[in-house]
Amino acid sequence: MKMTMRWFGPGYDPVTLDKIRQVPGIFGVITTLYGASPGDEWKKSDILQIKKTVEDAGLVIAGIESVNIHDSIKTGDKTRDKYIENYIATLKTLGEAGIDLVCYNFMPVFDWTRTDLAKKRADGATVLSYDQKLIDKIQPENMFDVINSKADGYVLPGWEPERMAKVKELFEMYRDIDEEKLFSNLEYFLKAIMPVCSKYGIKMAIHPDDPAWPVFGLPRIVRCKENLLRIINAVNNPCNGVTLCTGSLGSNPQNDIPGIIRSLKDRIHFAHVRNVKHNGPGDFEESAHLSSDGSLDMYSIMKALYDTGFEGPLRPDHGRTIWGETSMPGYGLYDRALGLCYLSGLLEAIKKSE
Ligand code: DNO
Repeated sequence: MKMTMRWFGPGYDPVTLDKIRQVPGIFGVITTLYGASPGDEWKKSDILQIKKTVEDAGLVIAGIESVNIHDSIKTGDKTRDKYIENYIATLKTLGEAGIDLVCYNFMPVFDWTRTDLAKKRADGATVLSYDQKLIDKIQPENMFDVINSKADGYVLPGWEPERMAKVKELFEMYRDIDEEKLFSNLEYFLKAIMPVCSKYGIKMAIHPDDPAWPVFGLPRIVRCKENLLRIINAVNNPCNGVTLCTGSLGSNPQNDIPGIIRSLKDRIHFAHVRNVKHNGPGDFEESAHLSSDGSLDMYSIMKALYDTGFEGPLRPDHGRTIWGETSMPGYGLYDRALGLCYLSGLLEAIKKSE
Protein backbone atom coordinates (compact mmCIF):
# COMPACT_ATOMS: atom_id res chain seq x y z
CA MET A 1 0.00 0.00 0.00
CA LYS A 2 1.28 3.43 -0.84
CA MET A 3 0.70 6.03 1.86
CA THR A 4 -0.48 9.35 0.48
CA MET A 5 -2.11 12.59 1.57
CA ARG A 6 -4.57 14.76 -0.26
CA TRP A 7 -3.15 18.13 -1.30
CA PHE A 8 -5.35 20.78 -2.89
CA GLY A 9 -2.65 22.68 -4.76
CA PRO A 10 -0.93 26.03 -4.54
CA GLY A 11 -3.15 28.92 -3.54
CA TYR A 12 -5.81 26.59 -2.12
CA ASP A 13 -4.18 24.40 0.47
CA PRO A 14 -2.54 25.97 3.55
CA VAL A 15 -0.70 22.67 4.10
CA THR A 16 2.51 22.83 2.05
CA LEU A 17 4.21 20.02 0.18
CA ASP A 18 7.33 20.54 2.31
CA LYS A 19 5.34 19.66 5.40
CA ILE A 20 3.69 16.66 3.76
CA ARG A 21 7.14 15.48 2.69
CA GLN A 22 8.12 15.18 6.38
CA VAL A 23 5.32 12.77 7.28
CA PRO A 24 7.07 9.43 7.88
CA GLY A 25 6.30 6.81 5.25
CA ILE A 26 4.72 9.25 2.80
CA PHE A 27 4.82 8.13 -0.84
CA GLY A 28 3.03 10.92 -2.67
CA VAL A 29 0.02 13.18 -2.88
CA ILE A 30 -3.44 12.95 -4.29
CA THR A 31 -4.33 16.19 -5.99
CA THR A 32 -6.42 17.86 -8.67
CA LEU A 33 -6.66 21.04 -10.68
CA TYR A 34 -8.78 22.59 -8.00
CA GLY A 35 -9.81 25.58 -10.11
CA ALA A 36 -11.23 23.39 -12.91
CA SER A 37 -15.00 23.11 -13.19
CA PRO A 38 -16.80 19.83 -13.85
CA GLY A 39 -16.95 19.38 -17.62
CA ASP A 40 -13.75 21.33 -18.44
CA GLU A 41 -11.07 19.74 -20.56
CA TRP A 42 -7.84 19.97 -18.58
CA LYS A 43 -4.90 21.66 -20.27
CA LYS A 44 -1.71 19.68 -20.68
CA SER A 45 0.37 22.63 -19.46
CA ASP A 46 -1.63 22.82 -16.21
CA ILE A 47 -1.22 19.10 -15.56
CA LEU A 48 2.51 19.19 -16.27
CA GLN A 49 2.89 22.26 -14.05
CA ILE A 50 1.28 20.67 -10.99
CA LYS A 51 3.23 17.47 -11.62
CA LYS A 52 6.47 19.44 -11.65
CA THR A 53 5.53 21.32 -8.47
CA VAL A 54 4.89 18.03 -6.67
CA GLU A 55 8.02 16.36 -8.02
CA ASP A 56 10.20 19.37 -7.18
CA ALA A 57 9.08 18.88 -3.58
CA GLY A 58 10.35 15.28 -3.64
CA LEU A 59 6.92 13.66 -3.95
CA VAL A 60 4.87 12.13 -6.76
CA ILE A 61 1.26 12.48 -7.86
CA ALA A 62 -0.21 9.12 -6.86
CA GLY A 63 -3.63 9.94 -8.28
CA ILE A 64 -6.19 12.60 -9.10
CA GLU A 65 -9.10 13.30 -6.78
CA SER A 66 -11.24 14.24 -8.53
CA VAL A 67 -11.92 14.75 -12.18
CA ASN A 68 -15.48 15.79 -11.43
CA ILE A 69 -18.33 14.75 -13.69
CA HIS A 70 -20.60 17.29 -15.32
CA ASP A 71 -24.28 17.09 -14.36
CA SER A 72 -25.20 16.55 -18.03
CA ILE A 73 -23.37 13.22 -17.88
CA LYS A 74 -25.08 12.27 -14.61
CA THR A 75 -28.51 13.20 -15.91
CA GLY A 76 -27.81 11.87 -19.43
CA ASP A 77 -29.10 14.99 -21.17
CA LYS A 78 -28.49 15.78 -24.82
CA THR A 79 -25.17 17.54 -24.24
CA ARG A 80 -23.60 14.66 -22.36
CA ASP A 81 -21.50 13.39 -25.28
CA LYS A 82 -19.69 16.70 -25.53
CA TYR A 83 -18.75 16.53 -21.84
CA ILE A 84 -17.76 12.88 -22.15
CA GLU A 85 -15.44 13.87 -25.02
CA ASN A 86 -13.85 16.47 -22.73
CA TYR A 87 -13.49 13.86 -20.00
CA ILE A 88 -11.82 11.44 -22.42
CA ALA A 89 -9.45 14.19 -23.58
CA THR A 90 -8.53 14.93 -19.95
CA LEU A 91 -7.90 11.24 -19.27
CA LYS A 92 -5.70 11.02 -22.35
CA THR A 93 -3.61 13.98 -21.21
CA LEU A 94 -3.35 12.56 -17.68
CA GLY A 95 -2.33 9.19 -19.14
CA GLU A 96 0.34 10.84 -21.30
CA ALA A 97 1.63 12.56 -18.16
CA GLY A 98 1.96 9.14 -16.48
CA ILE A 99 -0.93 9.62 -14.05
CA ASP A 100 -2.88 6.39 -13.74
CA LEU A 101 -5.50 6.82 -11.01
CA VAL A 102 -8.64 8.96 -11.15
CA CYS A 103 -11.18 9.23 -8.35
CA TYR A 104 -14.64 10.57 -9.19
CA ASN A 105 -18.15 10.42 -7.80
CA PHE A 106 -21.63 10.13 -9.24
CA MET A 107 -23.60 11.98 -6.56
CA PRO A 108 -26.37 14.22 -7.88
CA VAL A 109 -26.09 17.95 -7.09
CA PHE A 110 -24.24 17.71 -3.79
CA ASP A 111 -20.97 15.92 -3.15
CA TRP A 112 -20.27 14.88 0.48
CA THR A 113 -22.72 16.51 2.88
CA ARG A 114 -22.27 17.53 6.51
CA THR A 115 -24.33 19.58 8.94
CA ASP A 116 -21.36 20.83 10.94
CA LEU A 117 -17.76 21.34 9.92
CA ALA A 118 -16.50 22.13 13.43
CA LYS A 119 -18.44 20.14 16.01
CA LYS A 120 -16.63 20.48 19.30
CA ARG A 121 -15.67 17.28 21.06
CA ALA A 122 -14.97 16.83 24.78
CA ASP A 123 -11.20 17.23 24.29
CA GLY A 124 -11.62 20.51 22.40
CA ALA A 125 -10.90 19.02 18.95
CA THR A 126 -13.42 19.89 16.25
CA VAL A 127 -14.75 17.50 13.65
CA LEU A 128 -17.10 17.26 10.69
CA SER A 129 -20.46 15.79 11.59
CA TYR A 130 -23.84 14.91 10.11
CA ASP A 131 -27.26 14.75 11.63
CA GLN A 132 -30.19 13.78 9.43
CA LYS A 133 -32.62 15.53 11.80
CA LEU A 134 -30.90 18.83 11.00
CA ILE A 135 -30.79 18.13 7.25
CA ASP A 136 -34.53 17.51 7.32
CA LYS A 137 -35.02 21.13 8.45
CA ILE A 138 -32.85 22.63 5.68
CA GLN A 139 -34.20 23.65 2.28
CA PRO A 140 -31.85 22.14 -0.34
CA GLU A 141 -31.29 25.55 -1.93
CA ASN A 142 -29.91 26.78 1.41
CA MET A 143 -27.54 23.85 1.86
CA PHE A 144 -24.63 25.61 0.18
CA ASP A 145 -24.95 28.60 2.53
CA VAL A 146 -25.09 26.27 5.53
CA ILE A 147 -21.86 24.53 4.46
CA ASN A 148 -20.16 27.64 3.15
CA SER A 149 -20.82 29.69 6.30
CA LYS A 150 -18.83 27.10 8.25
CA ALA A 151 -15.97 26.73 5.76
CA ASP A 152 -13.68 29.45 7.19
CA GLY A 153 -13.43 31.05 3.76
CA TYR A 154 -12.09 27.92 2.06
CA VAL A 155 -13.64 26.55 -1.14
CA LEU A 156 -14.68 23.03 -0.20
CA PRO A 157 -14.12 20.11 -2.57
CA GLY A 158 -17.24 19.39 -4.58
CA TRP A 159 -18.97 22.60 -3.41
CA GLU A 160 -17.91 24.93 -6.20
CA PRO A 161 -19.71 28.28 -5.64
CA GLU A 162 -20.37 28.79 -9.39
CA ARG A 163 -22.19 25.45 -9.65
CA MET A 164 -23.97 25.90 -6.35
CA ALA A 165 -25.29 29.31 -7.49
CA LYS A 166 -27.49 27.31 -9.90
CA VAL A 167 -28.73 24.83 -7.36
CA LYS A 168 -32.41 25.24 -8.30
CA GLU A 169 -31.62 24.53 -11.96
CA LEU A 170 -29.58 21.55 -10.87
CA PHE A 171 -32.51 20.12 -8.92
CA GLU A 172 -34.65 20.69 -11.99
CA MET A 173 -32.19 18.71 -14.14
CA TYR A 174 -32.55 15.73 -11.81
CA ARG A 175 -36.35 15.93 -11.55
CA ASP A 176 -36.97 12.75 -13.58
CA ILE A 177 -33.80 10.93 -12.61
CA ASP A 178 -34.35 7.91 -10.44
CA GLU A 179 -31.78 5.35 -9.32
CA GLU A 180 -32.14 3.23 -12.47
CA LYS A 181 -31.68 6.18 -14.81
CA LEU A 182 -28.70 7.40 -12.81
CA PHE A 183 -27.19 3.93 -12.97
CA SER A 184 -27.67 3.62 -16.71
CA ASN A 185 -26.04 7.06 -17.18
CA LEU A 186 -23.08 5.88 -15.12
CA GLU A 187 -22.85 2.73 -17.22
CA TYR A 188 -22.99 4.78 -20.45
CA PHE A 189 -20.20 7.04 -19.17
CA LEU A 190 -18.01 4.13 -18.05
CA LYS A 191 -18.42 2.28 -21.36
CA ALA A 192 -17.43 5.43 -23.24
CA ILE A 193 -14.26 6.08 -21.23
CA MET A 194 -12.96 2.51 -20.88
CA PRO A 195 -11.01 2.48 -24.20
CA VAL A 196 -8.88 5.48 -23.18
CA CYS A 197 -8.46 4.04 -19.66
CA SER A 198 -7.33 0.69 -21.07
CA LYS A 199 -4.93 2.37 -23.48
CA TYR A 200 -3.15 4.34 -20.73
CA GLY A 201 -3.77 1.94 -17.82
CA ILE A 202 -5.84 4.54 -15.98
CA LYS A 203 -7.70 3.09 -13.01
CA MET A 204 -11.06 4.77 -12.44
CA ALA A 205 -12.14 4.71 -8.80
CA ILE A 206 -15.73 5.68 -8.06
CA HIS A 207 -16.17 7.26 -4.65
CA PRO A 208 -19.09 6.09 -2.51
CA ASP A 209 -21.93 8.44 -1.66
CA ASP A 210 -21.37 10.33 1.55
CA PRO A 211 -23.39 9.80 3.64
CA ALA A 212 -24.38 6.42 2.27
CA TRP A 213 -28.07 7.14 1.81
CA PRO A 214 -30.21 9.47 -0.32
CA VAL A 215 -30.11 13.12 0.76
CA PHE A 216 -32.84 15.66 -0.18
CA GLY A 217 -34.70 12.97 -2.11
CA LEU A 218 -31.95 12.76 -4.75
CA PRO A 219 -31.06 9.26 -5.92
CA ARG A 220 -27.80 7.77 -4.71
CA ILE A 221 -26.42 4.57 -6.22
CA VAL A 222 -23.03 4.00 -4.54
CA ARG A 223 -24.09 3.19 -1.00
CA CYS A 224 -23.36 -0.46 -0.22
CA LYS A 225 -21.72 -3.69 -1.31
CA GLU A 226 -24.51 -4.60 -3.75
CA ASN A 227 -24.29 -1.18 -5.44
CA LEU A 228 -20.51 -1.41 -5.78
CA LEU A 229 -20.61 -4.94 -7.18
CA ARG A 230 -23.30 -3.94 -9.65
CA ILE A 231 -21.09 -1.09 -10.92
CA ILE A 232 -17.95 -3.17 -11.38
CA ASN A 233 -19.86 -6.03 -12.98
CA ALA A 234 -21.82 -3.78 -15.36
CA VAL A 235 -18.59 -2.73 -17.06
CA ASN A 236 -16.30 -5.64 -16.45
CA ASN A 237 -12.96 -4.04 -17.19
CA PRO A 238 -10.12 -3.99 -14.62
CA CYS A 239 -9.89 -0.20 -15.09
CA ASN A 240 -13.42 0.18 -13.71
CA GLY A 241 -12.92 0.15 -9.96
CA VAL A 242 -13.71 1.71 -6.65
CA THR A 243 -12.41 4.14 -4.04
CA LEU A 244 -12.90 2.23 -0.82
CA CYS A 245 -13.90 5.10 1.45
CA THR A 246 -14.41 3.75 4.96
CA GLY A 247 -15.89 6.98 6.28
CA SER A 248 -18.54 7.26 3.56
CA LEU A 249 -19.56 3.59 3.58
CA GLY A 250 -19.11 3.54 7.35
CA SER A 251 -21.69 6.29 7.85
CA ASN A 252 -24.22 3.48 7.61
CA PRO A 253 -23.64 0.95 10.41
CA GLN A 254 -25.20 -1.75 8.19
CA ASN A 255 -22.18 -1.66 5.88
CA ASP A 256 -19.66 -4.34 6.82
CA ILE A 257 -16.51 -2.72 5.46
CA PRO A 258 -14.05 -5.63 5.75
CA GLY A 259 -16.71 -7.77 4.00
CA ILE A 260 -17.05 -5.17 1.24
CA ILE A 261 -13.26 -5.11 0.77
CA ARG A 262 -13.13 -8.90 0.51
CA SER A 263 -15.89 -8.98 -2.11
CA LEU A 264 -14.45 -6.17 -4.28
CA LYS A 265 -10.92 -7.62 -4.17
CA ASP A 266 -8.69 -6.30 -6.95
CA ARG A 267 -11.25 -3.75 -8.10
CA ILE A 268 -10.31 -1.47 -5.22
CA HIS A 269 -7.97 1.05 -6.80
CA PHE A 270 -7.76 3.63 -4.02
CA ALA A 271 -8.49 3.68 -0.30
CA HIS A 272 -9.67 6.50 1.97
CA VAL A 273 -9.30 5.27 5.50
CA ARG A 274 -10.87 7.06 8.43
CA ASN A 275 -13.09 6.32 11.39
CA VAL A 276 -16.59 7.56 12.23
CA LYS A 277 -18.49 7.52 15.45
CA HIS A 278 -22.17 6.63 15.23
CA ASN A 279 -24.23 8.70 17.64
CA GLY A 280 -27.67 7.41 16.63
CA PRO A 281 -29.67 6.71 13.48
CA GLY A 282 -28.52 9.11 10.74
CA ASP A 283 -26.22 10.89 13.20
CA PHE A 284 -22.44 10.53 13.11
CA GLU A 285 -19.24 12.47 13.61
CA GLU A 286 -15.73 11.95 12.26
CA SER A 287 -13.52 10.70 15.09
CA ALA A 288 -9.77 10.23 15.28
CA HIS A 289 -8.51 7.33 13.13
CA LEU A 290 -7.90 5.11 16.17
CA SER A 291 -10.40 2.22 16.41
CA SER A 292 -11.17 3.00 20.05
CA ASP A 293 -12.20 6.58 19.23
CA GLY A 294 -14.94 5.65 16.75
CA SER A 295 -17.26 2.87 15.63
CA LEU A 296 -15.14 1.18 12.95
CA ASP A 297 -12.57 -1.56 13.51
CA MET A 298 -9.55 -0.12 11.74
CA TYR A 299 -7.45 -3.23 12.29
CA SER A 300 -9.98 -5.41 10.45
CA ILE A 301 -10.18 -2.87 7.63
CA MET A 302 -6.39 -2.76 7.17
CA LYS A 303 -6.21 -6.54 7.48
CA ALA A 304 -8.84 -7.02 4.76
CA LEU A 305 -6.97 -4.61 2.46
CA TYR A 306 -3.73 -6.48 3.13
CA ASP A 307 -5.32 -9.93 2.65
CA THR A 308 -6.85 -8.96 -0.68
CA GLY A 309 -3.44 -7.78 -1.91
CA PHE A 310 -4.31 -4.09 -2.15
CA GLU A 311 -1.19 -2.28 -3.41
CA GLY A 312 -2.67 1.05 -4.49
CA PRO A 313 -2.60 4.48 -2.87
CA LEU A 314 -4.23 4.84 0.53
CA ARG A 315 -4.80 8.12 2.23
CA PRO A 316 -5.81 8.86 5.78
CA ASP A 317 -9.04 10.67 5.11
CA HIS A 318 -10.49 13.61 6.98
CA GLY A 319 -8.94 14.34 10.32
CA ARG A 320 -10.00 16.29 13.36
CA THR A 321 -8.86 19.89 13.75
CA ILE A 322 -6.44 19.92 16.67
CA TRP A 323 -3.63 21.92 18.27
CA GLY A 324 -4.98 25.25 17.04
CA GLU A 325 -4.38 24.48 13.37
CA THR A 326 -6.30 26.42 10.75
CA SER A 327 -6.94 24.48 7.57
CA MET A 328 -9.58 23.38 5.14
CA PRO A 329 -12.18 21.62 7.29
CA GLY A 330 -11.20 17.96 7.60
CA TYR A 331 -7.87 18.48 5.87
CA GLY A 332 -5.48 19.78 8.50
CA LEU A 333 -1.99 18.35 8.58
CA TYR A 334 -1.74 17.29 12.20
CA ASP A 335 -4.51 14.76 12.60
CA ARG A 336 -4.09 13.32 9.13
CA ALA A 337 -0.38 12.79 9.90
CA LEU A 338 -1.34 11.05 13.16
CA GLY A 339 -3.80 8.93 11.18
CA LEU A 340 -1.22 8.02 8.56
CA CYS A 341 1.28 6.89 11.20
CA TYR A 342 -1.37 4.87 13.01
CA LEU A 343 -2.46 3.13 9.80
CA SER A 344 1.20 2.47 8.89
CA GLY A 345 1.67 0.95 12.34
CA LEU A 346 -1.32 -1.33 11.91
CA LEU A 347 0.04 -2.43 8.56
CA GLU A 348 3.51 -3.12 9.90
CA ALA A 349 2.06 -5.25 12.67
CA ILE A 350 -0.19 -7.13 10.24
CA LYS A 351 2.74 -7.88 7.90
CA LYS A 352 5.06 -8.98 10.70
CA SER A 353 2.51 -11.23 12.31
CA GLU A 354 1.97 -13.18 9.08
C1 DNO B 1 -14.58 15.08 0.72
C2 DNO B 1 -14.24 14.06 -0.27
C3 DNO B 1 -15.11 14.09 -1.50
C4 DNO B 1 -14.51 13.22 -2.57
C5 DNO B 1 -15.32 13.17 -3.83
C6 DNO B 1 -14.70 12.22 -4.82
O1 DNO B 1 -13.79 15.41 1.54
O2 DNO B 1 -14.20 12.80 0.28
O3 DNO B 1 -15.24 15.39 -1.96
O4 DNO B 1 -13.24 13.73 -2.91
O5 DNO B 1 -16.60 12.78 -3.57
O6 DNO B 1 -15.10 12.57 -6.11
